[in-house]
Amino acid sequence: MDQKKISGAEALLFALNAEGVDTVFGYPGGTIIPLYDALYVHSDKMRHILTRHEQGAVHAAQGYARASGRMGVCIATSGPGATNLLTGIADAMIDSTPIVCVTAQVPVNALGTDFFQEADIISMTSPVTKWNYQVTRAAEIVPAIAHAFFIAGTGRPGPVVIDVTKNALTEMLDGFSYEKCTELRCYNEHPVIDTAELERAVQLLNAAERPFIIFGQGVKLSGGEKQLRELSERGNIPMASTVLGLSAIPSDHPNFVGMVGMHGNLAPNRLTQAADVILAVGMRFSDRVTGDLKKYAKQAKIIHIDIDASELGRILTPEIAILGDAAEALAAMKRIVEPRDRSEWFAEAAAHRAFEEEEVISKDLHPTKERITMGEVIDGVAQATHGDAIIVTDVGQHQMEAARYSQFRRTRSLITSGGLGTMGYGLPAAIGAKIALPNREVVLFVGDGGLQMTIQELGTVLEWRVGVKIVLLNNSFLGMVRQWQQLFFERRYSSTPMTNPDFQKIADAYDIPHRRVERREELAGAIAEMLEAPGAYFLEAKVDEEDCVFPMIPGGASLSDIMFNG
Ligand SMILES: Cc1ncc(C[n+]2csc(CCOP(=O)(O)OP(=O)(O)O)c2C)c(N)n1
Ligand SMILES: [Mg+2]
Repeated sequence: MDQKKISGAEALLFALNAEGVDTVFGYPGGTIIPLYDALYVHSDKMRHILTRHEQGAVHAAQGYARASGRMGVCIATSGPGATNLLTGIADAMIDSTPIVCVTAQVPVNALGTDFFQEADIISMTSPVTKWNYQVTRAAEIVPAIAHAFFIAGTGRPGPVVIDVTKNALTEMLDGFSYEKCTELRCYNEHPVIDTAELERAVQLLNAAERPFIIFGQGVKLSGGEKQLRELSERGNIPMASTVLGLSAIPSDHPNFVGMVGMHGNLAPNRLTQAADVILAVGMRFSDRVTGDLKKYAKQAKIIHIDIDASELGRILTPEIAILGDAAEALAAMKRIVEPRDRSEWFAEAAAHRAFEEEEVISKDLHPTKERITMGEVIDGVAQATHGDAIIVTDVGQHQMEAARYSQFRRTRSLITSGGLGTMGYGLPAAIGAKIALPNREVVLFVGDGGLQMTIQELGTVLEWRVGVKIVLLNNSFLGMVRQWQQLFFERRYSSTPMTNPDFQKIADAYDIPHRRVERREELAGAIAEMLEAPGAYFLEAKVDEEDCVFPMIPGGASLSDIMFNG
């Protein structure tokens, strides 16, 4: 133990250091000043990235975590600072993103008095955190941080909130020592896999004529990408991804047939409805994936692997449920899976692919009309980056198009708000990703609506010279809502057209090189210019205002009812 007297705030900082944290995102305020003072005094130990809004800080922490696999950390003051984190915390919960959020709280003896900037953040975040805890004494800070990192980062990852009263930050401690938390009663972060069930699962796969693998983000979170690939290759089994699973397998892998779900590819949705055995791994059967559950994969026996016991049997009852780490389960399965000739089954997938190519993809990527499509821009970036960039998106049409048309060669290369669908996520998440991995190209696709929800984070780009490439797909509409109005509300465009500012002037004000393209001939050159720029770049593409994302399975419809046009 280091015997020098230190404050609770210093202990908090040293504890973060002891967990390997060197960067935190945040925003100061009255209650949290002692922690900011410690950050000032110990600026050699911790880099603090000042965002322009606490929502920016939490999404940046999420982007940081998603890109790197390390813990994302953000800090905020009490009251409005803490409540501004709420959206990002809920987002991290539903998308299993490991973040630790430290909020300051009013002094312990003022709790419950409606003190200035008091908000009961523990109650507010209880349903959207994996764990939360209020610290009221300096001595509790270090063990609370140790617990926070263990809980947020293990098992199914998620957000943790540590709320620290101001007196705990200023109280003095006799010294500092740190012990990592490695186990907790009542929390089984690493369930032992039932090998008999696993063998039964492989027998089902081996006997299957038309087996199909659907994987989610759990494969990335467990580091099981290689195991998944080898299982699919050895067993000769086609595989598809959820939105959050994308990039775990290279897009051009011959066994990879695309993305499932509402705006997914045709082949995986059709294969879901034709498979005799489905292996679902590290995914949670979201409604965006299943459509009408009563008609979902009725013919198939389903094997579900997940590390979160509460996911098994929650949405549907699988034939075989396996609780455990995806990488471990896949590693064991691949050893006993038997190769079988499934060329007919793969041929079915190829036929669906060809149909989609003809009906949708060719129109998106090689349009004959005048206006640029979102697909063209996304495809242009994929070609120019050779699928090597980290793609970050906001939420809306551009998000689904980015998921459909980006090419991925490396894992953890798509960062997007899947479960909560949080507009405003993109820009700050891209900032966090670029700060975590400065040597990777990070390209953000964002809509004109979502950009304006966290546009102030251009200030963070400016201050830290964050080299993110921002691609604004500007359709002057809240496009995805407009699409639903067009298709299901007889084109009554209620509050979806938008009068936008001159985004070029905004980029200019933030000293970010910028360009607007409206004509197809300019697009490739503009993308090249963006990628050659040494730092940040703002590329605005004016795209067709009334394009829709297809294919589409309307909300609540069966996976068999796919729309190809409006
Ligand atoms: C915070 C938040 N508010 C509202 C929505 C509902 N919503 C989903 S997509 C969308 C439109 C997004 O418009 P834009 O950012 O321009 O992207 P586009 O769909 O045009 O590509 C809206 C309003 C949301 N997802 N998140
Ligand atoms: Mg838009």
